[in-house]
This record gives sequence, C-alpha cells and structure tokens, in this order.
Amino acid sequence: MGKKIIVLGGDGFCGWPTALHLSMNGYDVIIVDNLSRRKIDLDLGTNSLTPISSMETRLKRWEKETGKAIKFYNFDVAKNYHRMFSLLKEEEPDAIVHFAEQRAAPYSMRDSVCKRYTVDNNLNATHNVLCAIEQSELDIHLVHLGTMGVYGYETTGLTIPEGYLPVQVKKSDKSVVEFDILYPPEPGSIYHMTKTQDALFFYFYNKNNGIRITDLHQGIVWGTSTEETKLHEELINRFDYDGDYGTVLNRFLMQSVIGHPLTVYGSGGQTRAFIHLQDTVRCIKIAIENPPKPGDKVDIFNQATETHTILDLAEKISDLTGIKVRYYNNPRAEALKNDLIVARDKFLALGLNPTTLSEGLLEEVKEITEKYKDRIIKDKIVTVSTWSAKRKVDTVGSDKPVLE
Ligand code: NAD
Ligand code: USQ
Repeated sequence: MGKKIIVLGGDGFCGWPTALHLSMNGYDVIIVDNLSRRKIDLDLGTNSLTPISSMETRLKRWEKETGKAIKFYNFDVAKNYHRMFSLLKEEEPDAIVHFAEQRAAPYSMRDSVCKRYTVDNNLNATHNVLCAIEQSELDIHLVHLGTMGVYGYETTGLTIPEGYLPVQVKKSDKSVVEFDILYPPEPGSIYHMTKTQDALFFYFYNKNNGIRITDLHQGIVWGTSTEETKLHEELINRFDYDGDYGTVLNRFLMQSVIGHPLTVYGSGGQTRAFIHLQDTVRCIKIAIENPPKPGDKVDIFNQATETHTILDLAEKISDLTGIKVRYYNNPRAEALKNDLIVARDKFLALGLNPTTLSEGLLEEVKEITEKYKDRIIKDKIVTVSTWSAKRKVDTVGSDKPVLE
C-alpha cells in the first residue's frame, strides 16, 4: 500500500474525484465528510444535476470496479475536534487534503445565518485540522484548497505572483529593505474572506510549529467527469447548476442545453481564472508528491490553467449553440471589468500538462446535461442571493449590458 492520505470533504465536487484519483494511483485513501453539502441542497430545494449515489454505494462500486478500498468517516471537522485528533492518531496519515469548507460565494452572502455558518464552519474546520496535526506530533503534510479570489479582482497591471509579493520599503535612513509578504488579501465575499483568514492560520502554524503546508489558490473549476468517475454511473460526480452553487462556465453549458438564456451578470467584463476538474485532481497529486521540506515556509501555488472574461465565455457558447446571451443586474459587488494576469509557473515546472477549454470538453459537459436535463429545477437557475439589500434580484434580464 502506498502513502496514506485523508481527504476532508471527500464527498464534494472536487473531493470525490480527487479521492478516486489518489486511490487509483496507489494511495491508501480515507474520506471524512459530514455530508453537509447534500443537506444544503435539501435546504435550498435544489439538487445536483447528476444523480449522485450515497457514499456507501459509491465506495462499494469503487471496490468492485478497481479492487481498491476507501474508508469513510462521517463527522463534522469544524465541531468534532476530538474525533479529528483521534483519527490522526489511529491512522497516522502522510498527508491531509482539506476541501471541507462551505465554498459558494453567493450562499455565503445570502443572509446572516449563511454568513455566520460559513465563518464558523470554514475557520473552525481549518483551525481544528491544524491544531490536531500539531497535537498529534506527527509529521503530516497539509494540502489545502484555497482560491484565486484571495487576491481580489482589482486591475493592478501586475502579474499575480504565487502567494508572495516581493516588497521594498524605505527606512528612515533612506536605505531600502526588501522582503516577501503574503499578497495583500482582497476578499470579495464572506466565503472568500474565510480563505484569506485560512492563509493567516497557515502562516502561524507553519512559523510556530513547523507544519508543512501547501495552499493551492484554485480558479473556477469546470467540467464534471474525470477518468475515474467515468468508470461507472454509480461513481458519477456532482454537478451544481443552481444560482448559489453553480459556477459560471458549467451554468452556461447547462443553460445552453435547456435553451435558457446565458445569465451574464452586469457587463460580463469580469475576468476570472479557470481549471478543468481533471487538472484539479492531477494538481493535487502533484502537490502531495512535492511537499515542502521541513523548515520551508507555506508553499503557495496558483492552480489555474487559463483566464477568460465572462462575456467571452458566454459568446463562445452562444456561437456554438445559438442560445442568446442575456444581461442581468449583477447581484454581486464587483468591478464592471478587470484584467487578470496570473503566474502559474510552479505546476508547469512540476509537469502539469494543462487541459484548456476545448470544444471536446465543452461537448462532454453538454452530453451530461442532455442526459439528466429532466432533473433540473428551472426556478433555481437565477440567483436570489445578493451582496446587499440595494442590489435587486433580477429574474428577467436585458439584451443590453447592465453598466452599473
Ligand atoms: P463542495 O461543497 O462540493 O465540497 C465540500 C465538501 O466538504 C462537501 O462534501 C461537504 O459536505 C464537506 N464539508 C464541508 N464542511 C465540512 C465540515 N465541517 N466537516 C466535514 N465535511 C465538511 O465544494 P468543492 O467545489 O468540492 O470545493 C472544495 C474546496 O475547493 C473548497 O474549499 C473550495 O473553496 C475550493 N475551490 C473550489 C472551486 C470550485 O470551482 N468548485 C474553485 C476553487 C476552490
Ligand atoms: N457569473 C455570471 N453569471 C452567472 C454566474 C456567475 O456572470 O450565472 C459571474 C460572477 O458575477 C463572477 C464570475 O462569473 O464574476 C464567477 O462566478 P462563479 O460563481 O463562477 O465563481 P465564484 O463565485 O468566484 O466562486 C467559484 C467557487 C469558489 C472558488 C472560486 C474561485 O464557487 O469555491 O473559490 O470559484 S475564484 O473565482 O478564482 O475565486
């Protein structure tokens, strides 16, 4: 058996295919998840476009298809500290991959309940993991899924570095001191704010306790299938399409199949970073295989393979499908347009061969949507979560960009 890895949040959109990819590649995988994401779907009255099996069915099917066993523990990492700690002592993992957070920006801005849940859940989950690693006295490498959104989306003209910004400060004697600082945090939602605070936890536990940590600032993940999830329908991955959890490119692809106008917010001038799910799972394996050395500072990677404006994506899909672009009042407080230049040399240097947006892959997502389109709850497509009460919910849209 290869190295032992605990995947926190291993029932989720990124966690499930990651657990399978690691298991397929000889790692001994243990999943921890409290199934909170499935419960949020029930609370919101929505669902995954794809029919996801129970964890029990998923794991039995995986063992049947591959002969490989994955263990599963159902508990809340943010609340059950002692379970987390005792699991580390029992299993003595080599690494932990931490996905177990509430990850939707719109959900985190919905109301005071969702804001407070996101803060409690995300900060306590991350802190409990760090505290348990330290108390266990084991040398466990922590790989965390962060977000490109920690850097913010202001146009600066800078290439966003991988985590650290070199700065020069003039002292009173006019000499110049140079050092690297964590890139200044610029969160755009309560969810993104929790990720900027995670970074400070990592900084502290690395400095104070020498914990080896890799923080992956990931862009928007698109696609739904990986080589492993395609092995059997019972291994199918979740696909979020609703106004809170659905991310932009997967939403546009889903909308183009069912004939819904493509829901561009504002002018569509926002530039964002993207990565296909297949590359997400490859990057995580690469990160596990290349841990920081003892004594190294937190290792930060930008996990994104390309950038696009939202309007460019919508127009590309519109050209392929004939479904029209429609502009909605932006429910979010964000710039009308921004540039985004992202350094992403580290994964390339470690051998990532990026999968960029190609018609073939767009086709694959469309095929999945076509197959399961009867499951879509249409009135959950438009978002009702706004960044403040003065941003009115727009369910109708316009054929002209909304320039405010
Ligand atoms: P997801 O919601 O599908 O998966 C998260 C999983 O964690 C869920 O199965 C949930 O039940 C579980 N979970 C949440 N809180 C928990 C807790 N306290 N204890 C135990 N389990 C808990 O989200 P995802 O899309 O797979 O994202 C995973 C991570 O990757 C997140 O941290 C997110 O910030 C990051 N990320 C995602 C994207 C994306 O586009 N999906 C992009 C960049 C970064
Ligand atoms: N957008 C639209 N129309 C839609 C949905 C979104 O125009 O129907 C726009 C938004 O206004 C925003 C952009 O598309 O400008 C991206 O929105 P998104 O919902 O696809 O992504 P975001 O809220 O940024 O969050 C997602 C994941 C989150 C992750 C983040 C990476 O949910 O977990 O951290 O992507 S990043 O965007 O790089 O910060």
